[in-house]
Amino acid sequence: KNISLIGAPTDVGASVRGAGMGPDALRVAGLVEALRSQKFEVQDLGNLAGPPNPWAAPSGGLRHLEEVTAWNRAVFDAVAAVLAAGDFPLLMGGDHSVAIGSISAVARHCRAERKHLRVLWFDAHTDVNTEAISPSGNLHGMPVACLLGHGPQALVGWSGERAALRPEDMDFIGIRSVDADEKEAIRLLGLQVFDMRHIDEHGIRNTMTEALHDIDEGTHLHVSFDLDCLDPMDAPGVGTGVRGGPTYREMQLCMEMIADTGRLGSLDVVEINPALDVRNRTAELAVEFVQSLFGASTLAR
Ligand code: DIR
Ligand code: MN
Ligand code: MN
Ligand code: MN
Repeated sequence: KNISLIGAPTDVGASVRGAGMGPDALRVAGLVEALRSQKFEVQDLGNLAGPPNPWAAPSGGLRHLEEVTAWNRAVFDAVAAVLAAGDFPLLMGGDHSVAIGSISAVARHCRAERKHLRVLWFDAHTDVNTEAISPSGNLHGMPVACLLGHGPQALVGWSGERAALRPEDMDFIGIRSVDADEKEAIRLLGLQVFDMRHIDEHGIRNTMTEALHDIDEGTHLHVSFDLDCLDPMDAPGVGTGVRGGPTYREMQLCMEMIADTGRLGSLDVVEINPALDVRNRTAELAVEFVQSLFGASTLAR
């Protein structure tokens, strides 16, 4: 399969400026060359266009709804086109709100192809806020709600169904920051959240075995990778770092176990903030994780 890179250089959904530079940070870190060295055909489709960040206050519980919608239209169309061509879409964010367009396009594709979509959400946060409960109004804290059919009208239903995903189609890994009303939402929706306590008690290996247990030949696995999932000691280049995340080694094992399933079908790499990074370390780390997701390992050739 050929890999198509799509850049979504925006921070309109975030609380901190800078994630719009994520796609170029990944390019500078050598993402294209790294994947080519693994013998993949890679094309960089360049950056999508969209509105600038107005840096406005929330209105109706939402910040920059119009701009986030415009960016996601572009993301949806680009990801849909790559899938229609039979290629692998690798979306380079951008803040995590771009996962709305990306996963909506993937969900529509999976329905047409009769594949079972499973999403692994790597994040310090659950991103399941809505305009009614979000303490910030920032849409990067709401993509999961939108994909489950509960966000603002403008961002819901893009896959062709009200909900692109059912709660049982998702697992969350690395969670350690959940807003007060998000806790209730997680409980009501019945979301499978492997928080840091679960990882502390069961270890990464058992956690991933649980998260991957129902994957088979009919599964399309989508990974939505917010780099703030990692411990900020390893990945300082993020806007909303939270201490106490998985280490570099633990995350490598996650990536390798996903690669072993052979079912990875699409990927978002989001929330890298070069303005806060140290010598592009976080983008370089992301490149290593992507290599592992695509099957790189220490001993196998
Ligand atoms: C917070 C932050 N839960 C919010 N979310 C972040 O504003 O909704 N998600 N940073 O990645
Ligand atoms: Mn996120
Ligand atoms: Mn996050
Ligand atoms: Mn599950």
